[in-house]
Amino acid sequence: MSAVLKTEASTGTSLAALAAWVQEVAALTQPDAVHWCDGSDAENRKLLEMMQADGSLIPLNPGTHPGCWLHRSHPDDVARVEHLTFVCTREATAAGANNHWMAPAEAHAKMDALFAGCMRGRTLYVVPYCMGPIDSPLARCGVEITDSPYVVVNMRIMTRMGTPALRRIEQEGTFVRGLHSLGELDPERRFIMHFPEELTIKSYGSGYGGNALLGKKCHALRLASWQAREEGWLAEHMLILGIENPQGEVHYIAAAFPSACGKTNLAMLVPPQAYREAGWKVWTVGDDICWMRPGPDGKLWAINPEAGYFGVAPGTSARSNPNALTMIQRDTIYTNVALTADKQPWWEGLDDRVPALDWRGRVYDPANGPAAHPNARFTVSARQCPSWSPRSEDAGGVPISAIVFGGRRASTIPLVFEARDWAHGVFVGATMASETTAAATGQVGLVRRDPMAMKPFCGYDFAEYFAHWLSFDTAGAQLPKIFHVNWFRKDAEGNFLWPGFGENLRVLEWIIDRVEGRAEARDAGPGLMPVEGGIRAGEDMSAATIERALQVDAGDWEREFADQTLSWGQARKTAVPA
Ligand code: OXD
Ligand code: MN
Repeated sequence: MSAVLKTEASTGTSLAALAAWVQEVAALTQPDAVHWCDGSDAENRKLLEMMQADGSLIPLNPGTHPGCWLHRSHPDDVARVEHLTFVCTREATAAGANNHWMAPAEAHAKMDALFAGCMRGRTLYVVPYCMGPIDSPLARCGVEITDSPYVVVNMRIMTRMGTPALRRIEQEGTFVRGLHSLGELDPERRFIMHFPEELTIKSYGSGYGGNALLGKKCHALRLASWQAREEGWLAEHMLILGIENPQGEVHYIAAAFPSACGKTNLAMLVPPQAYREAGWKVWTVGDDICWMRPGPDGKLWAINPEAGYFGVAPGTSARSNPNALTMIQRDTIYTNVALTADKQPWWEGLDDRVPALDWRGRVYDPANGPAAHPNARFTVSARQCPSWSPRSEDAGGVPISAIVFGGRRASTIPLVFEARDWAHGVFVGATMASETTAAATGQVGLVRRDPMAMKPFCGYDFAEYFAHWLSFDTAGAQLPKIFHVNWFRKDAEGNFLWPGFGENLRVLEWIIDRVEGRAEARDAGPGLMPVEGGIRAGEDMSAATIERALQVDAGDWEREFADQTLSWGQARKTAVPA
């Protein structure tokens, strides 16, 4: 590596604090070479060539997927590890019952022992990055030190990485410090530690996106949520999409769903044919993270801090997300997908071809389980999305008209309801629940409370977090209306009651009509609900389907309400440190 990329131990920056930190880390980790990343095409090409040569990237069919690569993870390193993720604050109560906690001194000692000498024989990459448009006052910067070239090429897609970010960091003088090593990829020697009071992250033993691309979950959610509370803004696990009606008005909606519950699909929604013909359009600003801040007009203004998508491949198809399929046809890094005989990426739900190799590179045999890992991913630049919104680059962000919470719930929760006011909306977000998915290790399909889809990502005590949300309701605030949706409800036979995907625009239209004061609502158990005919039916969507998906059963709802109270009581009793 040192032969192909320039190496500079301490001369890569004019910022003394950064140079000193890099030197200190190099002294601890003992790399063979240090490389300051500039983010250029030439640098990226060299890294890709190097990984092709050592087999960590496999080129895909250049005829069908130009510029695309496959990376296969270690089979024990395929998802986020919530049980190994810690928030290390001076006081345990600051991390809250919702986080695993360790005292900072103990955590540093544990991690530094792991990092000692861990980069021998490897190159240490210094990766300066900016979360958000480079000229945005809402954006924040960080530097990740890593020994994984896979992390470098992914960070280049997911963030504004390289020289412009370094220049901003040098001007500002502050940055989040993220230290990452693959270590031995041993689950017994794997920890993801956050030190919000020091704006520091230490991650060891995993190359998986959410554990290793430190700009994403570690910085843009766990540390940023902490910074946001201190500075009066919100860092949320939300997509951002713009909906343009035939009159050319665009409403921006931020929506929180737990991991692998369809945020990417919703963010890139293709309107049903009748809507398209009438002139409706959808603009994608972000699919995973949203930073929002009150503007001088009292509205919440939002940016997507990311520059790319790290999306779940299985289930992505021409029906569920045609925009994503187009987007990932070129210049995409695939992780843990299967391969067809002619080296095209393949996953369950894509189409009915039979793959040749599974995600581990074995000859495909259904007896070994799914061909693609259920949490297989694609990493791709946001700009490749056909519905990419140029407003993603607006330094001031976009104004948010509505906030939507949602989970994966087979029963009880109706298609949509509106919170009665901001405080009720915060309650609705705080009590939301969803079935667990393959995005994190652990059992799949268990209903768990996942407040605002932030259970794995809130960097401080949830009680404080809810209080922070409530604090936005001040005189003069023009807050978005808050809604809850459930696309995943099933009937007694296990069939989905709602077709989802593009049809979700019918629900978003009702939401916009509520924001504009154009739609009536009736007060029902969960909140305000559409009156009959309130959600537009059509040739392919019967009024009966809509009504079924909207039904609320009083008994179910009472049980849900009781469970919300119980879940919180138990969480606090068992998890608050003595
Ligand atoms: C993600 C996740 O990767 O939430 O976005 O796990
Ligand atoms: Mn996510």
